[in-house]
Amino acid sequence: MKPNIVVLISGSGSNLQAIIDACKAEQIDATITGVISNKADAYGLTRAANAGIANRVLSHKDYETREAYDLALIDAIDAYNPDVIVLAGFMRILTPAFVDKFSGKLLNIHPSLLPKYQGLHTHQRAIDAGDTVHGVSVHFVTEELDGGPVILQAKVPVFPEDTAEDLAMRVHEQEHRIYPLVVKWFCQGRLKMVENQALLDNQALPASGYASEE
Ligand code: NHR
Ligand code: GAR
Repeated sequence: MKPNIVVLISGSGSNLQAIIDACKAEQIDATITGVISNKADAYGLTRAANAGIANRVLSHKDYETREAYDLALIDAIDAYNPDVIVLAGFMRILTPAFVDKFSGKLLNIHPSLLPKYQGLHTHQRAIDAGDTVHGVSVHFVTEELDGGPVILQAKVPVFPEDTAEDLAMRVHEQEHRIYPLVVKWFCQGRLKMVENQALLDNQALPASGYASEE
């Protein structure tokens, strides 16, 4: 049986689209069984529907606490019988109980060269710091926000005239290349998290991920 992928989104879903396309092209040998958004107006829901993928909204606003929301989210995800859960622009911080339940099966893409710029507004922060290089990281999700082991990064230049939007667009192009690749590795059974380390083909990946020159 092919592995099942569940994708969590909050917005446009362009990374979801990249993964849908890679599954269709059989670059990823897996089935996306469901897409869940915490926001009703996320365009990614339309992308899922257009691809014939089951999808639903689970709004955090309908729950009193983060814990209650995450319990409902666990049930919603389990209904899609996942082997891997892909956070693709999902904007809610997940509780330890949630992370523990799916430990080793949770991937996130974060728009910075981690460990730099954890949290939000990463592109503006890179510009404000005068960085000439910025980028994106795919990592395993742990309790530590944006602190789980990095699997793969891609770099982009920052030009003097760049706005945060310019930079975000440049980073997006790289996101759509590296996220499907990492999901493919995971679905091939090549990628694991063991003791807070990312392993590819049983080899520990360096702190900045595969094929980094640093
Ligand atoms: N949860 C855990 N436990 N660990 C991680 O590494 C996580 C996570 C949940 C989401 C994505 C992350 C990112 O890539 C992610 C990684 C949202 C926020 C945030 O502050 C921060 C980081 C990320 C996602 N969210 C606000 C909150 O109160 C809401 C912000 C909003 O709705 O716009 O949850 O950047
Ligand atoms: C992506 O740039 C992703 O790196 C970022 O949100 C965007 C989602 O785009 N993720 C975060 O900021 C997580 N906090 P998409 O909806 O088009 O895939």
